[in-house]
Amino acid sequence: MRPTLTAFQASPDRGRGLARDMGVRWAFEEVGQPYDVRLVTFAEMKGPAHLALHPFGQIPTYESDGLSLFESGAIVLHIAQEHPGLLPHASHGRARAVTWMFAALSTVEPPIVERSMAGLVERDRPWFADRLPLLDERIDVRLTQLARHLGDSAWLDGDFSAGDLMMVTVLRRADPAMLARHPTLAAYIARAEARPAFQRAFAAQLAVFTALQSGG
Ligand code: GTB
Repeated sequence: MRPTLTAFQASPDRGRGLARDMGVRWAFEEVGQPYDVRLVTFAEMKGPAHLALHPFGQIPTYESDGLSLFESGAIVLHIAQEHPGLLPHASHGRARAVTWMFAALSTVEPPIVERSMAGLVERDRPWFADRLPLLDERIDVRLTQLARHLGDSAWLDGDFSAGDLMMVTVLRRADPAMLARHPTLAAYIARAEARPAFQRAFAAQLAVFTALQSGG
């Protein structure tokens, strides 16, 4: 049975692959698992059918074989546990890869999302100009630390893993100008984006936006 993923019918990212279905699509592609996508409108996301799958009325969700999941990190972890390719076999390596998934979502992502939310909802507030450099600084601290860890390595811990997939998914939401100041990380992201699985996932979500634009 093919799993079903939900994604925005009209993603506010306009096909840039920044919404959270992107990481799940990428994980499916990495492990070679075909999947179906059910596109949902904002109104549908807040309706009872979707709320039964996702208590917070968001995308993405995952359904397969009677199991329904929400939270992109949990979904990627489930895919990685069900299929070879995204987690090392050895238990220590596997635990470290999962650690990087958590690091991406709970240590690196929060300042990135806070900065982008501030740009959306606080731009007209009197404190915004003072707060912005503080938010940027918090991101930069994490980027500096991550770049130092990565050093000359291709991936965070040995071979490419779900940890890298999650980390790159998170980093792609950061301001490109800020990332450019960290060439190690810019190269890391480019290396991940060059993976055929990433390219297929990106093309699939872009096709949704393109079809919407052409009235399809
Ligand atoms: N922690 C959850 C997860 O990882 O799955 C967060 C899920 C989430 O934030 N989903 C968002 C959503 O459904 C879409 S991806 N929002 C609707 C709502 O809450 O009502 C977040 C997102 C949105 C837009 C952009 N963008 O335009 O660049 C990027 C990311």
